[in-house]
Amino acid sequence: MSVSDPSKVHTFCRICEPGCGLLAEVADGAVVRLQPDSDHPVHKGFACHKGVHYLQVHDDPDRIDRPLKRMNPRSEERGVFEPIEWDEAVAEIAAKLLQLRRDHGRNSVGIYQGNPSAFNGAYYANAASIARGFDTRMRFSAGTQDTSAKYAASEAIYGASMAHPIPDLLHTDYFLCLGSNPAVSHMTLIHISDPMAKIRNVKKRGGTNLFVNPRQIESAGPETGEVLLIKPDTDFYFLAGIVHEIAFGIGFDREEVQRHAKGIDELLDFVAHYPVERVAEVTGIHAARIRQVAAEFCAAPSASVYMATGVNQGRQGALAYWMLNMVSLLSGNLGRRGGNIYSRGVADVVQNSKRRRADPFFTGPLGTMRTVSGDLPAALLPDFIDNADDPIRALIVVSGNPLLSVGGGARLREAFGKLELIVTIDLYRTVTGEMADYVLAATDWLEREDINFLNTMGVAMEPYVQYTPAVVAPAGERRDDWWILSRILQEMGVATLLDDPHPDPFAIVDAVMNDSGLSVDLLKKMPCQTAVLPEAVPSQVFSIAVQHDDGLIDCFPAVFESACRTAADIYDELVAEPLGQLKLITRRTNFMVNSWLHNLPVLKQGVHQDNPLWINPDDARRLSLVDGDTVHVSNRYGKVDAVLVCDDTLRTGVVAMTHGWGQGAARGLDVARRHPGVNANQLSPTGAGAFDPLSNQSHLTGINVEVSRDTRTAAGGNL
Ligand SMILES: Nc1nc2c(c(=O)[nH]1)N[C@H]1C(S)=C(S)[C@@H](COP(=O)(O)OP(=O)(O)OC[C@H]3O[C@@H](n4cnc5c(=O)[nH]c(N)nc54)[C@H](O)[C@@H]3O)O[C@H]1N2
Ligand SMILES: Nc1nc2c(c(=O)[nH]1)N[C@H]1C(S)=C(S)[C@@H](COP(=O)(O)OP(=O)(O)OC[C@H]3O[C@@H](n4cnc5c(=O)[nH]c(N)nc54)[C@H](O)[C@@H]3O)O[C@H]1N2
Ligand code: SF4
Ligand SMILES: [Mo]
Repeated sequence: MSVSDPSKVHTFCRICEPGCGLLAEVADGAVVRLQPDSDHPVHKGFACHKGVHYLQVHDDPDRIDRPLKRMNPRSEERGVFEPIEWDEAVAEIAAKLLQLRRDHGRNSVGIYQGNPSAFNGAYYANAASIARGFDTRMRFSAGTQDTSAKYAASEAIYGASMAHPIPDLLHTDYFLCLGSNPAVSHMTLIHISDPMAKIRNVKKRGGTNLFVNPRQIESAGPETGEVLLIKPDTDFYFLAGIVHEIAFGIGFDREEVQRHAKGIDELLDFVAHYPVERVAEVTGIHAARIRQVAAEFCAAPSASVYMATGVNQGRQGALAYWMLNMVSLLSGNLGRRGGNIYSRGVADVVQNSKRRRADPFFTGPLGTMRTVSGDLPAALLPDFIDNADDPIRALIVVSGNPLLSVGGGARLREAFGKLELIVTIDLYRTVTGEMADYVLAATDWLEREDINFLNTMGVAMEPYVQYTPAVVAPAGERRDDWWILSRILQEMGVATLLDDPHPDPFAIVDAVMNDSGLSVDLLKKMPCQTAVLPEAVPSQVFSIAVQHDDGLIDCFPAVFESACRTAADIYDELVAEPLGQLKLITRRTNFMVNSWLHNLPVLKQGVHQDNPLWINPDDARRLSLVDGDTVHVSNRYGKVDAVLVCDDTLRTGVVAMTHGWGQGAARGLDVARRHPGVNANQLSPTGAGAFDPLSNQSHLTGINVEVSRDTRTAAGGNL
């Protein structure tokens, strides 16, 4: 395969974080095939079926090619949309935004930025200045459903929200993995190619992998390691128990820790409340087993620890991440080969996320609150819209689908109904788009130039930077996200990149790469347009990641104090819970990505045509339910009906659903609409109390639910 063959283009997938290298085959100006790129110096031919099937997104007849305008009132459920010209669309949107700002102030306009924006280099590099252009405090993103717990914790512990010591999976002897299922999701906030191969190698080297999860996940097994079945939403206590064990049982090198950190006594005073016997009561894991994990972790030549959305989305994700970092620090594994390391990547970008104020809280329209990486809690979106004093009146959604991805679906829908203007920028007219006044047609990643900018941000296992040209020209009138938002701003009279006769959306990326002697032009000349960067230097955790002025890791950040008190309350609440209380968790599958890819026929086959409620067979028996029953799943936030499927991979007391379904109202998505499933986030908390005030992270796992049979459609127990 030669780079000079014009019919073959080295590009990369932008669905999830590995960003796998792909080879696109082009004939007559059309992409005819996508396949794993075996020439890629890092991925070496690794990619999953979703990346390869992205061609079905690119070619999807339901894709929108031009801006659409809603012609009928939003009170009518069925939208009537007509194509309009870009100039007309942006002029009308800008006029409305200016009028709202003039009449009601700058916070009458809100922005929601969804997950795919992080994989769009040109947009991502300019997102901060675009957001500033809209001049509103009402900024929201998928981040508060995903990973803001980690941002808030790192900001407090290391002094920078993007300081994340990743597990050194290439060298570790012990890998403790909480709340992640790498076989399905390919990990997050660590960029790693083919994570399962790396995890299998730990075992092949004679090391150990241990998963902590309420479910026997696909990642576990004889080739990798076992699962410790934990009760949902209790990981913070589990990790605090391990810190307790290290601090008061196994012992640690205090002098060494003190060279790098402060607040050690306060940390020890705090974890003194969580001996393993107490932790066992809430986590459902025996004290002796927790003690054993701590001992094995400390005895291993090197040990690393990692957590992902399953922990972030609990009520105490930020505190859990704090404890995780303390496990690494006290056990001597932080900044050590095979332990948790900082991967600098292309430049010291961590400085850009340096904490500005020790106390991030301010008095906002709904009381005391903060932003995390610029974002308010998305769980409060309906409250901000309903806020009588200063409501959000217009919402711009870029590459997001908040109606399905944020908790309290029904309440959010009702709130969206009150907005005077909704604009979505998307590949499709989604359920959120169906409620919009304007749906603006975005390019997909085969249609735009890009750089895997996110991989350069300090969390890459094998750092590299790749450029891709647009593989083909955009179909119809599709435009890049950065261009669309800049055009709206331009029309509002705000200075943007578009003022330049030759706008370069990669200018910022070029400047950042300059640090490593690279540039976009240089990348273009390299094989696969890829530069492999030096591997991480473990000790850079201390020399680069720590951004506090005194250069010390803070083991007991003052900003955690109130959350520490809440931890004691949540402990009491969990211990007092009735036996048999069912807890809902999320189960991602390899046949969906959040709410998108639901329109791909290839992913809607067999059991993947619906999202059932999975339940442990013992719980099903206790509730007199059988496979195939239609059940009501309900709680104080909402109710959905789902088909019951018994699943002995679940811990007793745990039920699971896949989020991102519920596209029944999306008339723009023909395939997805025929396999609508239900929106699991109807059951997720919304409003005050639905998120962690320390991190703005939405509470999306371990949700209390009741399950009962729909007597009209029961399978009748004869299966
Ligand atoms: N219950 C529960 N809820 C969850 C989660 C969970 O585990 N459980 N996970 C959460 C997580 S981790 C996340 S990240 C959020 C995601 O939340 P969101 O980002 O709000 O939702 P997505 O479903 O990812 O929607 C992405 C949208 O972007 C569109 N899109 C794709 N590519 C592009 C592009 O290049 N340009 C534009 N303009 N649009 C594009 C897609 O068509 C889709 O409509 O959901 C969260 N919600
Ligand atoms: N196929 C596919 N791949 C994806 C996505 C997708 O939707 N589909 N989404 C992408 C996105 S946006 C993200 S952020 C990443 C997420 O990547 P991951 O965070 O690895 O996501 P999941 O595979 O959902 O793994 C979360 C795990 O947490 C477990 N869990 C739930 N509650 C708890 C709890 O309280 N404690 C513990 N210890 N575990 C718990 C669940 O059983 C599940 O196995 O995946 C990305 N990749
Ligand atoms: S693992 Fe993620 S980035 Fe890689 S091909 Fe699959 S979807 Fe794309
Ligand atoms: Mo995510």
